[in-house]
Amino acid sequence: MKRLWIVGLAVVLCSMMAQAQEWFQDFESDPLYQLPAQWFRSGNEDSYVSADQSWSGAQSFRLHGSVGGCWGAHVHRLLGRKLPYVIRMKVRTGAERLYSCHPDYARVQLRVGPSWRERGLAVIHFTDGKRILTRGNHDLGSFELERWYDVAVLCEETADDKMAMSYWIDADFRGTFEFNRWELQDQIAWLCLVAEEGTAWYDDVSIESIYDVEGSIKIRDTDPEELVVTLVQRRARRQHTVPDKDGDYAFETLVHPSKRYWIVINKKSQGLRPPRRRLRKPHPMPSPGHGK
Ligand SMILES: [Ca+2]
Repeated sequence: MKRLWIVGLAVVLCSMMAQAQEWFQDFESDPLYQLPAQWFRSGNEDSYVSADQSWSGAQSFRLHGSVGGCWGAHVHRLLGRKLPYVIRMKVRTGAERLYSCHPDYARVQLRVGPSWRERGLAVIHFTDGKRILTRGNHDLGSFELERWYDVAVLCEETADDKMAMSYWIDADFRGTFEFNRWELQDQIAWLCLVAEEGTAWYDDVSIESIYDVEGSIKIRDTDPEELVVTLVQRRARRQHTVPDKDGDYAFETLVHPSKRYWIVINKKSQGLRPPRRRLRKPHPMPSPGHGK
């Protein structure tokens, strides 16, 4: 039986409508120099919509943690759903020299409440050593300061009641890591973006739902010309763009029955801009399926 993981916009599955993209925010319609709609601040309140950097359009969400001061900027938005989901964003760090008690430029967390004081889980962080680390500090490779990165993290509960996170950087699969169940896992409700120290910009932030389906999919209520559907083999680097015929996307010929996949459905105008520069070969490369 084919088991496919669907992520995307509005998808028809077995004649049922499912809203697959929980929310997407590009900060283009939010007023400059203010906290964007739906977000809460905690910690250092130096966080606002900015036009000094952007991935999409002209604006992004700029956060600044006190340099050398142990006072990071945290912002929080409701996830809107329970596991599983994909957290996707573009993130860019500043180039300050960090020397505080938590020298990370950018950090993404999941929390039970909208404050840095609430308990939570790390998802990914960009350290002062220019390494990208997962929850549990698995090393995903190096990064460059003052450069946008496309980050996608699939968060899911696994069959034995653990949590797994799978990471893509600039659409390059970097590995799946499994963790023991967290005692408050069922209470996770908030996405938290952080600049622990120095500046971080975030853009095109989204929470995408995942569905198990069989067979082909049909997409409606959107202009198919505006969509790109990509089939991703889970725990592997292989990706295929799925051919489109008037909104019908047939992927049967692309999948292997013993493999697991998910599908990414994006608007051409949302987050599909190719990275300006590819990361150099990651070092060290984590082993896909670690701990599984
Ligand atoms: Ca933007």
